[in-house]
Amino acid sequence: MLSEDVQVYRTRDGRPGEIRPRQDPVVYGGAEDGPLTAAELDGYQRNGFHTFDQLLTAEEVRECREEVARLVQRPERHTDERYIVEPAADEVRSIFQVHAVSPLFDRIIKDSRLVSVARQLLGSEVYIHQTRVNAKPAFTGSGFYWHSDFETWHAEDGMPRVRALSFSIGLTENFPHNGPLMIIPGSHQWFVSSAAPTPPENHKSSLGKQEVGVPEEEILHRIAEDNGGVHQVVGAPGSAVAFDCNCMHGSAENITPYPRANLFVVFNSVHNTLVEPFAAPARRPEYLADRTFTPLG
Ligand code: 6CS
Ligand code: FE
Repeated sequence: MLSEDVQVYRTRDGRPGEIRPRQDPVVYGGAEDGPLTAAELDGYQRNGFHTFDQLLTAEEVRECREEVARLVQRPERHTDERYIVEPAADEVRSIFQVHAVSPLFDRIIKDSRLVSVARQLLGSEVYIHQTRVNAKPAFTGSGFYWHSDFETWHAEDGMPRVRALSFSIGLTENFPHNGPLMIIPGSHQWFVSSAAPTPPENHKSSLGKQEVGVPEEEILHRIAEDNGGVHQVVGAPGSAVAFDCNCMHGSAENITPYPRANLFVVFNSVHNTLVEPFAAPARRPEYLADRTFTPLG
Protein backbone atom coordinates (compact mmCIF):
# COMPACT_ATOMS: atom_id res chain seq x y z
CA MET A 1 0.00 0.00 0.00
CA LEU A 2 1.51 3.31 -1.03
CA SER A 3 1.52 6.15 1.45
CA GLU A 4 -0.60 9.19 0.68
CA ASP A 5 2.46 11.34 -0.09
CA VAL A 6 3.70 8.92 -2.73
CA GLN A 7 0.31 8.99 -4.41
CA VAL A 8 -0.01 12.77 -4.26
CA TYR A 9 3.42 13.43 -5.75
CA ARG A 10 4.27 10.08 -7.32
CA THR A 11 7.12 10.25 -9.82
CA ARG A 12 9.93 8.14 -11.32
CA ASP A 13 7.88 4.94 -10.87
CA GLY A 14 7.88 3.71 -14.48
CA ARG A 15 4.45 5.15 -15.26
CA PRO A 16 4.34 7.87 -17.97
CA GLY A 17 4.89 11.46 -16.87
CA GLU A 18 1.74 13.48 -16.23
CA ILE A 19 0.55 16.84 -14.93
CA ARG A 20 -1.34 16.86 -11.64
CA PRO A 21 -2.57 19.77 -9.51
CA ARG A 22 -0.45 20.85 -6.56
CA GLN A 23 -1.89 19.66 -3.24
CA ASP A 24 -0.29 22.28 -0.96
CA PRO A 25 -0.66 26.03 -0.32
CA VAL A 26 1.76 28.46 -1.99
CA VAL A 27 1.81 31.34 0.52
CA TYR A 28 1.59 30.15 4.11
CA GLY A 29 1.91 33.51 5.93
CA GLY A 30 0.22 36.90 5.72
CA ALA A 31 1.27 40.52 5.17
CA GLU A 32 1.54 40.96 8.95
CA ASP A 33 4.19 38.20 9.14
CA GLY A 34 7.03 39.85 7.23
CA PRO A 35 8.37 42.40 4.77
CA LEU A 36 6.28 41.51 1.68
CA THR A 37 3.07 43.48 1.17
CA ALA A 38 -0.31 41.88 0.50
CA ALA A 39 0.04 42.76 -3.20
CA GLU A 40 3.52 41.17 -3.32
CA LEU A 41 2.19 38.02 -1.65
CA ASP A 42 -0.61 37.91 -4.24
CA GLY A 43 1.97 38.13 -7.02
CA TYR A 44 3.97 35.27 -5.49
CA GLN A 45 0.80 33.19 -5.12
CA ARG A 46 -0.03 33.74 -8.80
CA ASN A 47 3.42 33.59 -10.43
CA GLY A 48 5.36 31.45 -7.99
CA PHE A 49 8.16 34.00 -7.56
CA HIS A 50 8.98 37.52 -6.38
CA THR A 51 11.88 39.67 -7.60
CA PHE A 52 14.02 42.16 -5.67
CA ASP A 53 15.77 44.96 -7.57
CA GLN A 54 18.52 45.21 -4.96
CA LEU A 55 18.78 42.67 -2.16
CA LEU A 56 22.55 43.02 -1.64
CA THR A 57 24.52 46.26 -1.54
CA ALA A 58 27.20 47.01 -4.12
CA GLU A 59 29.85 46.47 -1.43
CA GLU A 60 28.44 43.05 -0.50
CA VAL A 61 28.35 42.06 -4.16
CA ARG A 62 32.00 43.07 -4.54
CA GLU A 63 32.99 40.97 -1.52
CA CYS A 64 30.98 37.99 -2.80
CA ARG A 65 32.60 38.14 -6.21
CA GLU A 66 36.07 38.21 -4.69
CA GLU A 67 35.07 35.24 -2.58
CA VAL A 68 33.83 33.28 -5.61
CA ALA A 69 37.05 34.10 -7.49
CA ARG A 70 39.00 32.71 -4.52
CA LEU A 71 36.80 29.62 -4.06
CA VAL A 72 36.92 28.51 -7.70
CA GLN A 73 40.73 28.57 -7.58
CA ARG A 74 41.08 26.42 -4.46
CA PRO A 75 43.20 23.33 -5.14
CA GLU A 76 40.52 21.31 -3.31
CA ARG A 77 38.18 21.87 -6.26
CA HIS A 78 39.44 18.62 -7.76
CA THR A 79 38.92 16.52 -4.61
CA ASP A 80 36.12 18.18 -2.61
CA GLU A 81 32.88 16.51 -3.75
CA ARG A 82 30.94 19.71 -3.09
CA TYR A 83 32.61 21.15 -6.20
CA ILE A 84 30.91 20.29 -9.50
CA VAL A 85 33.09 20.83 -12.56
CA GLU A 86 31.66 21.74 -15.98
CA PRO A 87 31.22 18.58 -18.06
CA ALA A 88 33.13 20.01 -21.03
CA ALA A 89 35.79 22.19 -19.38
CA ASP A 90 37.96 22.30 -16.30
CA GLU A 91 35.91 25.09 -14.76
CA VAL A 92 33.79 25.14 -11.65
CA ARG A 93 30.04 24.87 -12.39
CA SER A 94 28.70 24.78 -8.82
CA ILE A 95 29.93 24.82 -5.25
CA PHE A 96 27.46 23.23 -2.85
CA GLN A 97 27.16 23.86 0.90
CA VAL A 98 28.80 27.20 0.29
CA HIS A 99 27.76 28.45 3.74
CA ALA A 100 30.08 25.84 5.26
CA VAL A 101 32.90 26.68 2.86
CA SER A 102 32.79 30.47 3.31
CA PRO A 103 32.09 32.58 6.43
CA LEU A 104 31.12 35.49 4.17
CA PHE A 105 28.43 33.46 2.41
CA ASP A 106 27.32 32.01 5.74
CA ARG A 107 26.65 35.54 7.01
CA ILE A 108 24.79 36.65 3.89
CA ILE A 109 22.71 33.46 3.66
CA LYS A 110 21.51 33.79 7.25
CA ASP A 111 20.79 37.53 6.99
CA SER A 112 17.32 38.66 8.00
CA ARG A 113 16.75 40.15 4.52
CA LEU A 114 16.43 36.57 3.25
CA VAL A 115 15.20 34.72 6.32
CA SER A 116 12.32 37.11 7.08
CA VAL A 117 10.93 36.64 3.57
CA ALA A 118 11.31 32.85 3.73
CA ARG A 119 9.56 32.74 7.10
CA GLN A 120 6.72 34.90 5.84
CA LEU A 121 6.11 32.90 2.67
CA LEU A 122 6.46 29.51 4.36
CA GLY A 123 4.53 30.58 7.47
CA SER A 124 6.91 29.03 9.99
CA GLU A 125 10.46 28.85 11.24
CA VAL A 126 12.81 27.80 8.44
CA TYR A 127 16.14 26.01 8.08
CA ILE A 128 18.69 25.74 5.26
CA HIS A 129 18.04 22.77 2.98
CA GLN A 130 20.77 23.49 0.40
CA THR A 131 23.09 26.32 -0.67
CA ARG A 132 25.28 26.72 -3.69
CA VAL A 133 27.04 29.11 -6.02
CA ASN A 134 26.41 28.46 -9.70
CA ALA A 135 29.35 30.07 -11.46
CA LYS A 136 28.22 29.66 -15.09
CA PRO A 137 31.58 30.78 -16.46
CA ALA A 138 32.02 32.87 -19.62
CA PHE A 139 32.18 30.88 -22.90
CA THR A 140 31.93 27.40 -21.33
CA GLY A 141 29.08 27.66 -18.79
CA SER A 142 26.56 24.95 -19.61
CA GLY A 143 22.83 25.19 -18.93
CA PHE A 144 20.35 23.61 -16.54
CA TYR A 145 17.54 21.86 -18.41
CA TRP A 146 13.89 22.42 -17.37
CA HIS A 147 12.99 20.90 -14.02
CA SER A 148 11.14 21.41 -10.77
CA ASP A 149 13.48 21.34 -7.77
CA PHE A 150 10.69 19.86 -5.65
CA GLU A 151 10.42 16.87 -7.99
CA THR A 152 14.09 16.06 -7.29
CA TRP A 153 13.96 16.86 -3.58
CA HIS A 154 10.80 14.75 -3.11
CA ALA A 155 12.15 11.80 -5.11
CA GLU A 156 15.81 11.86 -4.05
CA ASP A 157 15.80 13.61 -0.65
CA GLY A 158 12.43 12.71 0.89
CA MET A 159 11.03 16.24 1.09
CA PRO A 160 7.38 15.46 1.91
CA ARG A 161 5.40 18.51 0.75
CA VAL A 162 5.72 21.67 -1.32
CA ARG A 163 6.79 24.09 1.41
CA ALA A 164 10.27 25.32 0.45
CA LEU A 165 11.69 28.12 -1.66
CA SER A 166 14.94 29.25 -3.24
CA PHE A 167 16.62 32.62 -3.42
CA SER A 168 18.76 33.21 -6.49
CA ILE A 169 20.92 36.28 -6.00
CA GLY A 170 22.86 37.77 -8.91
CA LEU A 171 26.55 38.31 -8.14
CA THR A 172 27.20 39.40 -11.73
CA GLU A 173 24.71 41.05 -14.02
CA ASN A 174 22.13 38.57 -15.33
CA PHE A 175 21.69 39.56 -18.97
CA PRO A 176 19.22 38.01 -21.39
CA HIS A 177 22.23 36.48 -23.18
CA ASN A 178 24.45 34.99 -20.45
CA GLY A 179 22.17 32.18 -19.33
CA PRO A 180 19.84 33.79 -16.78
CA LEU A 181 17.22 31.85 -14.85
CA MET A 182 14.00 31.21 -16.81
CA ILE A 183 10.75 30.42 -15.00
CA ILE A 184 7.32 29.44 -16.29
CA PRO A 185 4.98 31.69 -14.26
CA GLY A 186 2.13 29.71 -12.71
CA SER A 187 3.85 26.34 -13.23
CA HIS A 188 4.27 25.96 -9.46
CA GLN A 189 0.56 25.03 -9.30
CA TRP A 190 1.22 21.76 -11.17
CA PHE A 191 3.26 18.73 -10.26
CA VAL A 192 4.89 17.13 -13.28
CA SER A 193 5.90 13.53 -12.72
CA SER A 194 8.42 11.67 -14.81
CA ALA A 195 8.74 8.02 -15.74
CA ALA A 196 12.31 6.80 -15.43
CA PRO A 197 13.35 5.49 -12.00
CA THR A 198 16.31 7.15 -10.23
CA PRO A 199 19.48 5.11 -10.81
CA PRO A 200 21.88 4.53 -7.89
CA GLU A 201 24.29 7.44 -7.24
CA ASN A 202 22.33 9.64 -9.64
CA HIS A 203 23.70 12.84 -8.07
CA LYS A 204 27.19 12.01 -9.35
CA SER A 205 26.01 12.82 -12.86
CA SER A 206 22.81 14.84 -12.39
CA LEU A 207 24.56 17.91 -11.00
CA GLY A 208 26.68 18.19 -14.14
CA LYS A 209 23.71 17.46 -16.41
CA GLN A 210 20.27 16.37 -15.22
CA GLU A 211 18.77 13.41 -17.14
CA VAL A 212 16.28 11.85 -14.71
CA GLY A 213 13.22 13.81 -13.57
CA VAL A 214 13.18 16.19 -16.52
CA PRO A 215 9.74 16.54 -18.12
CA GLU A 216 8.87 15.42 -21.62
CA GLU A 217 8.77 18.12 -24.31
CA GLU A 218 5.04 17.79 -24.91
CA ILE A 219 4.35 18.32 -21.20
CA LEU A 220 6.66 21.35 -21.07
CA HIS A 221 4.88 22.81 -24.06
CA ARG A 222 1.51 22.36 -22.37
CA ILE A 223 2.71 23.80 -19.03
CA ALA A 224 4.05 26.92 -20.76
CA GLU A 225 0.99 27.39 -23.01
CA ASP A 226 -1.55 26.91 -20.21
CA ASN A 227 0.31 29.14 -17.75
CA GLY A 228 2.53 32.19 -18.21
CA GLY A 229 4.90 31.29 -21.06
CA VAL A 230 8.57 31.78 -20.24
CA HIS A 231 9.82 34.62 -18.01
CA GLN A 232 13.50 35.55 -17.98
CA VAL A 233 14.87 36.77 -14.63
CA VAL A 234 17.38 39.46 -15.54
CA GLY A 235 18.86 42.15 -13.33
CA ALA A 236 21.83 44.06 -11.99
CA PRO A 237 24.35 42.54 -9.58
CA GLY A 238 22.68 42.31 -6.16
CA SER A 239 19.20 41.76 -7.58
CA ALA A 240 17.42 38.58 -6.56
CA VAL A 241 14.41 36.34 -6.99
CA ALA A 242 12.64 34.18 -4.42
CA PHE A 243 10.87 31.27 -6.14
CA ASP A 244 8.68 28.39 -5.05
CA CYS A 245 10.42 25.00 -5.07
CA ASN A 246 7.90 23.60 -7.54
CA CYS A 247 8.37 26.26 -10.26
CA MET A 248 9.32 24.81 -13.63
CA HIS A 249 12.62 26.52 -14.38
CA GLY A 250 15.92 26.17 -16.20
CA SER A 251 18.66 28.18 -17.84
CA ALA A 252 20.57 28.16 -21.10
CA GLU A 253 24.31 27.81 -21.66
CA ASN A 254 26.56 30.85 -21.56
CA ILE A 255 28.73 31.42 -24.62
CA THR A 256 29.17 35.15 -23.93
CA PRO A 257 32.37 36.67 -22.51
CA TYR A 258 30.38 37.55 -19.37
CA PRO A 259 30.10 35.05 -16.51
CA ARG A 260 26.77 34.65 -14.75
CA ALA A 261 27.48 33.84 -11.10
CA ASN A 262 24.52 33.44 -8.75
CA LEU A 263 24.16 32.48 -5.11
CA PHE A 264 21.32 30.02 -4.42
CA VAL A 265 19.87 29.50 -0.96
CA VAL A 266 17.09 27.02 -0.25
CA PHE A 267 14.94 27.44 2.84
CA ASN A 268 12.57 24.69 3.95
CA SER A 269 9.84 24.90 6.59
CA VAL A 270 10.60 23.17 9.90
CA HIS A 271 7.22 21.47 9.38
CA ASN A 272 8.48 19.86 6.19
CA THR A 273 11.69 18.13 7.31
CA LEU A 274 13.09 15.30 5.22
CA VAL A 275 12.13 11.66 5.53
CA GLU A 276 13.43 8.77 3.42
CA PRO A 277 13.60 9.37 -0.37
CA PHE A 278 10.26 8.76 -2.09
CA ALA A 279 11.75 7.51 -5.36
CA ALA A 280 15.47 6.78 -5.08
CA PRO A 281 17.52 3.87 -3.75
CA ALA A 282 19.35 5.85 -1.04
CA ARG A 283 19.66 9.25 0.64
CA ARG A 284 21.88 11.84 -1.02
CA PRO A 285 24.81 13.37 0.91
CA GLU A 286 24.03 16.14 3.37
CA TYR A 287 25.91 18.77 1.37
CA LEU A 288 22.98 18.47 -1.07
CA ALA A 289 20.16 17.95 1.43
CA ASP A 290 20.88 18.98 4.99
CA ARG A 291 19.33 16.84 7.72
CA THR A 292 20.25 18.83 10.82
CA PHE A 293 17.06 20.93 10.45
CA THR A 294 18.34 23.73 12.71
CA PRO A 295 15.84 26.64 12.72
CA LEU A 296 17.50 29.96 11.87
CA GLY A 297 17.61 32.40 14.77
O1 6CS B 1 19.65 18.15 -7.45
C1 6CS B 1 19.59 19.23 -6.89
O2 6CS B 1 19.31 19.33 -5.71
C2 6CS B 1 19.93 20.44 -7.69
N1 6CS B 1 19.73 20.31 -9.08
C3 6CS B 1 19.10 21.18 -9.81
C4 6CS B 1 19.13 21.05 -11.28
N2 6CS B 1 18.45 22.20 -9.26
C5 6CS B 1 18.29 22.28 -7.84
C6 6CS B 1 19.34 21.64 -7.07
O3 6CS B 1 20.42 22.45 -6.76
FE1 FE C 1 16.78 24.08 -10.01
